[in-house]
Amino acid sequence: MNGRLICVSNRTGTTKAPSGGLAVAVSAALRQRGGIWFGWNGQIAEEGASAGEPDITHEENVEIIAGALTRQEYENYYLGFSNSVLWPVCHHRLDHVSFRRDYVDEYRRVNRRFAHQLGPRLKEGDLVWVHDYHLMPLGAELRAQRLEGLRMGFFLHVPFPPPDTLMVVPDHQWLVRSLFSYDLLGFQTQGDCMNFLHYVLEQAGGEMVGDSRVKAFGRELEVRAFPIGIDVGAFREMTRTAEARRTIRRMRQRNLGRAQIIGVDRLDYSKGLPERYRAFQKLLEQYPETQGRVVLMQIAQPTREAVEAYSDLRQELEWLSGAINGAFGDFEWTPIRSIHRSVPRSTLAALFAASRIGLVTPLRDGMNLVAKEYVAAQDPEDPGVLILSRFAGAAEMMTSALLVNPYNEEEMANALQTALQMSQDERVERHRDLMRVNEETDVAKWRASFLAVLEVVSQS
Ligand code: ADQ
Repeated sequence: MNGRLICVSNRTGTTKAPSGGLAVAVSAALRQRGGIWFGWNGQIAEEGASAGEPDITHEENVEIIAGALTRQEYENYYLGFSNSVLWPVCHHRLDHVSFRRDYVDEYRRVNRRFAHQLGPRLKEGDLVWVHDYHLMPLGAELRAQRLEGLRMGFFLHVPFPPPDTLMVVPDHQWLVRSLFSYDLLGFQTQGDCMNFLHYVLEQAGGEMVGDSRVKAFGRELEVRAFPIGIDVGAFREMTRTAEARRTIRRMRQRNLGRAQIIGVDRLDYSKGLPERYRAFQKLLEQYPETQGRVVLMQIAQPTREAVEAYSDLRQELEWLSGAINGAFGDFEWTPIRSIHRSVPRSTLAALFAASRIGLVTPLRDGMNLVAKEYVAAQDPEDPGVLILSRFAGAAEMMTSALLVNPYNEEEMANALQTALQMSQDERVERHRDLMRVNEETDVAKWRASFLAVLEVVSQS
């Protein structure tokens, strides 16, 4: 049977009780095949110290190899090139790009260091699966070590931007060339595949050599969409425990019959949070009968607070919700309730189940798993309504959601009103379609299909 699986991602975790997102996605695959999970442990070495050798822990058949970053690596590779250049470019937020030569130099150096630490541990027949924008050149750095018999795939969790947006990055050609060291490139959507292929054909003199194969820089590779999903069964189960039922009942009682609208996001400028608050304000203005009858519950966990744009956003949101609550609220009703921290997954599942509307309105998003979690948590006989941004990758398949333009606050307010008034029959029908998408993109199928292609893809 197949070789070991080597997963490389910016952050490692544990395979035992992974908490959401990428960790859930890779840990089951690792447990199935056995292998290595390599990445950053989230620690920063003391000022002036080197990163040192990574620690190795064993969890059954999986070796977790995780080391620290130096302060300089953290600032220039992680906060710098990854999160102040690639992240905003991939999410069309060119106003947040800040480029410095040190950033890209460090990005290269860290990828090379990781490759030097990982390379000697690899064996012929291993499948190497690299995740996300922090690690685009890792494959090229591994190939430079002339390791034999490796198949390497890369999956991008964030959107791949159109060519003229990518070209804002001074090193765009180097980045794309380094992707050509992989045998398989996976994107979230067909739209991302098209953006990548446009770049390769228009800017790098590439040519198609099959429906999903492209040649450039003297190498061929396979390019496909693998839309990621959630562990649907596990998420649904979380809403059915006795504890969850009690929580759901308590939440409903506390809302006194008001319709709860739920938003759950990392506190990130790609998620369209100020626009969402203003759309909610428009709902209250344009449809005054909703005043006192709806509550927007926003859970927004702060991330990357060392990047200025993120701390500014938090202040803006606190100011906005204060202003809206001050203008519309009364002694018995607080229109917006926001919680700026992480919430246990079981509580999230109950929150989704207790909410009439899931409001998922990123300005741009690779996929967006919250949309899928909200759908999975609904009661199929009396489900809530998903309002989803057209610019989330999820919208490519979840066409039975109420799709909205997240820049258009009036359209979002109208969608909220439509959702509040939607008949049970229509809700049931839309939910059935959305659950079908959830099942088709279940995370187990996602990782199995990526690995199945990686295993057979021809190597140029
Ligand atoms: P993210 O940008 O993090 O992921 P998303 O897909 O929504 O976005 O995943 C977030 C996960 O974290 C969800 O499982 C959500 O429930 C959880 N979460 C969010 N806020 C939370 C909170 N306050 N407390 C607890 N849990 C919280 C990136 C890309 C996405 C892509 C995923 C997976 O940006 O587009 O869908 O990777 O590929």
